[in-house]
Amino acid sequence: MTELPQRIDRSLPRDEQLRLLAEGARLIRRRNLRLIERAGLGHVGGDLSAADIVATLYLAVLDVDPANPDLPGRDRFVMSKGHSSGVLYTTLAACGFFDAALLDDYMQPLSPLNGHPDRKKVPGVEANTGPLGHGLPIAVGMAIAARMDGSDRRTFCLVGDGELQEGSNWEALMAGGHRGLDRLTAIVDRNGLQQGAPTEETSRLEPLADKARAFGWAVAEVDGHDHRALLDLFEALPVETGRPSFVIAHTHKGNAVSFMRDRVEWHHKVPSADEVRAALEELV
Ligand SMILES: Cc1ncc(C[n+]2csc(CCOP(=O)(O)OP(=O)(O)O)c2C)c(N)n1
Ligand SMILES: [Mg+2]
Repeated sequence: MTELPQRIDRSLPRDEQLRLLAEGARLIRRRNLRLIERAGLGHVGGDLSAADIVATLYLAVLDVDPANPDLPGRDRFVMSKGHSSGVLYTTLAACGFFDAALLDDYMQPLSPLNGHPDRKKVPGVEANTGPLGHGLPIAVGMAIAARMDGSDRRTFCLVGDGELQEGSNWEALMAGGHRGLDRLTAIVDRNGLQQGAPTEETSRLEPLADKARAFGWAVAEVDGHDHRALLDLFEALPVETGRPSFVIAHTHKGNAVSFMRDRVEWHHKVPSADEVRAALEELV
């Protein structure tokens, strides 16, 4: 059984927190690869692209209690790019939302750990996603609900860049901007690749920051693999009072494994046993 990290004690000195975060993200990547190898299925490229963002949020930022996953005042995280369930489950297990032994059943028949996350089956999963374009509209609804409740809970939503081709995202951006939901943060996993091709060759997103601003969102750009930059940014939210935050996280699909990084075929190619061994040798 591969080791998993724990949530980080935020009273530790910052450099120690960052050391634990780097180590935690590394362990999550390793366990994530094992998960995919065992299942013989998965989306390794998108998992590795998002791993630093998801690890930073769950290990150090989100106000959640894994022992009480339904507390009304908890922060919400919506994994809109639901095909990256592997990194979500690995991270939720690391936090203690469920027994890590369950990871061995990833995508097996009757396992609660479906390829696409199901909030009724997995503690800690906040929304059913997978069909692209659903998470951000749900997150906008969650942020509106928080405001109606008079709660200061925050809502985060991780969206794929290819996923932004779904028109529902632009309705959600319009609604979020209109309502000035400044407890809501959309994070775009801007790895430049979707399934089979670069985003800019398929349906151009740029100038993405200008588009988000035009919809009333305050924009920040960050290196999506730099834990210090991610932590600084998440702690300083909202980017602007009175507007929802739109974080463009510059990432690399397949990050941290040299032969997968920025290679479009690793969107959902499953590594062989030899490839997993080679990848794990790099993740030391
Ligand atoms: C509505 C819908 N259409 C197609 C798919 C199949 N699909 C799964 S992932 C993916 C590409 C997503 O690319 P991106 O959002 O950039 O994700 P990432 O690069 O982070 O993996 C596609 C087309 C889907 N899940 N949902
Ligand atoms: Mg992408």
